[in-house]
Amino acid sequence: MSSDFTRQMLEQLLLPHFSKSDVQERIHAYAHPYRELIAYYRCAMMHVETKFNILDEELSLEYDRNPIESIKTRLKSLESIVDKAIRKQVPLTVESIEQNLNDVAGVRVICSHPSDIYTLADAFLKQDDITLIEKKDYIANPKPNGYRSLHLIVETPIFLHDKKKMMKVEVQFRTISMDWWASLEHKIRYKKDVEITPEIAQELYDCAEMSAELDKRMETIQSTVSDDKDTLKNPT
Ligand code: 0O2
Repeated sequence: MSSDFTRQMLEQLLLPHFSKSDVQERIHAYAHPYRELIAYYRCAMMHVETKFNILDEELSLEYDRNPIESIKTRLKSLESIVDKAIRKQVPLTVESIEQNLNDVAGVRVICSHPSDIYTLADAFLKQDDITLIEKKDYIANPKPNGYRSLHLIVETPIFLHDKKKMMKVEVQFRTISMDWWASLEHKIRYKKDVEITPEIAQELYDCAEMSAELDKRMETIQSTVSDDKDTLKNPT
């Protein structure tokens, strides 16, 4: 359901009752609070992304390597927002979306090694404009299907021309191999014509275990070849 499609539907419903300009005005007024909310989420997402770029820059100067491989950002589509609100049985108002959906704005930080994830998460959470709302450590406690990632829901202020507004952002931390696995699993799960048989589920689980083992071995190589100065430690 694209916003163009929603607009066309509304137009068709309203046109028999109102003039064209009246309809356009009503649609604009109806969509404005939603567009405003998405713009606020975009600002919060950019704010959080910048924080990680700064941490990467600083830590790379100190330790001579970049702990962050890449950063991906995404805003949930209108279709996914509607799906999630229906699934959670919450009203589809702007207020309710803000209150009940934690992942409209998402930042995914892809790290080189598992220990980099905890170093970055700690440094991020120590910042005084970041408030932790919820933490799910699927690295320490992987999901039964093998999914690994560290999830934080945080609240952070955005400064608008006339007010300060607190916004929620979901941050997912993964290593390259955790991200590779999750992307493939996500693609398979959402393929309408593919059934995840017990054999495929088992194969996916085995791959997740292998990728966790690979992460461990790569991290051991990294710490073996680095002297103390180059090993990332949790900043105190
Ligand atoms: P998308 O398109 O990535 O946004 P909650 O938000 O707390 O109400 P939930 O599902 O309990 O809902 O939260 P959780 O467990 O923290 O997972 C949220 C997101 O983590 C998912 O978002 C996925 O991005 C990712 N995720 C969680 N479990 C899995 C998994 O088993 N496989 C993969 N590939 N990703 C997972 P969305 O909304 O599902 O999708």
